[in-house]
Amino acid sequence: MRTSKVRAAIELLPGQVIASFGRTYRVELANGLQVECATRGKRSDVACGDRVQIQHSGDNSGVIDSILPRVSLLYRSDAHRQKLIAANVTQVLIVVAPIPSFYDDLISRCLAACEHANIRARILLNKTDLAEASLASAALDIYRQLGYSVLSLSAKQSIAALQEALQNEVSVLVGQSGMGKSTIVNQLAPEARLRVAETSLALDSGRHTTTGARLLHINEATDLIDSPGLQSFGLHHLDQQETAHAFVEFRPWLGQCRFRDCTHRTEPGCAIQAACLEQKISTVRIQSYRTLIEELLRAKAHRFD
Ligand SMILES: Nc1nc2c(ncn2[C@@H]2O[C@H](COP(=O)(O)OP(=O)(O)OP(=O)(O)O)[C@@H](O)[C@H]2O)c(=O)[nH]1
Ligand SMILES: [Mg+2]
Ligand SMILES: [Zn+2]
Repeated sequence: MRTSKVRAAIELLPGQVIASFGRTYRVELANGLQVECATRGKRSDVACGDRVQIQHSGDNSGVIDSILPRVSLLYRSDAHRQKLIAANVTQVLIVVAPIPSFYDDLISRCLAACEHANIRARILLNKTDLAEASLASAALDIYRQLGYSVLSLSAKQSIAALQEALQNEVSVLVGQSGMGKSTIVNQLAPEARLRVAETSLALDSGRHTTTGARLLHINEATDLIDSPGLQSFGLHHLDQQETAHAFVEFRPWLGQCRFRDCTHRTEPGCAIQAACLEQKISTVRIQSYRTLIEELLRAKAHRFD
């Protein structure tokens, strides 16, 4: 008797990645079932929020077969690889707090990544119950002047200020460790019961309590993603021109420098440096821009070593 060589067509099920831990993902199917999935081979380009097709093995496990087209992708990158943060988000909330103190450089890098990915970015100042909050809020004026909206709240007291901003959006919370991202998500979706740092982080720089990204459904039209604390934010996927363009206040001056390939650092006849001297561009921002360009140039020099 001849054995049939025709394999039954593999049935693929659509779902959404609602958690990513290293190379393991939790996928939620249309019927609400949650399946722990691996990827094929060494594939690691799946992000929390991705719409995927999975091959379900019957028990609670499966394999991600393909990723459906994305509306957006937020990621960072070093010289060698991309590090995905979240997919299909409509806005990014950069969470900062008075304590631990925040780094302007990290804010500018997050903002630049959002500009490049075409995702709206907002800044969220948490822990306004702390005495240092007014100083922290004043330090955020640079970003208000650039047109970014800054929301303020104390997750320990009330998250009411955030509810309207989140409604009908898929948002991801990003930022340094210890800023209170998971605390905010727990207030909005108590059933999430995310692990938060147990003791207050007085002068600590954070403890990296969250290790993977998690997506929570706040209501039918509103999703929120918690992500692990960031220590660095490489932007090697942006070239020199794209980096300058990602700094929104540079745009009016781009194309007006003496040299077409001006890196806006030490070249004569540079419109960006002139704007900086006239205090139309803040030093904090130009410093971040320059560090990024230097990182790019260093990586390029290494490639030609
Ligand atoms: N005073 C005060 N403390 C807060 C507030 N929100 C969060 N915290 C505290 O800040 C610490 C860090 O909170 P987490 O929610 O774990 O911070 P995270 O940003 O998720 O940190 P990672 O997961 O490491 O990135 C905890 O001790 C929280 O209790 C707030 O509004 N006010
Ligand atoms: Mg956390
Ligand atoms: Zn220039």
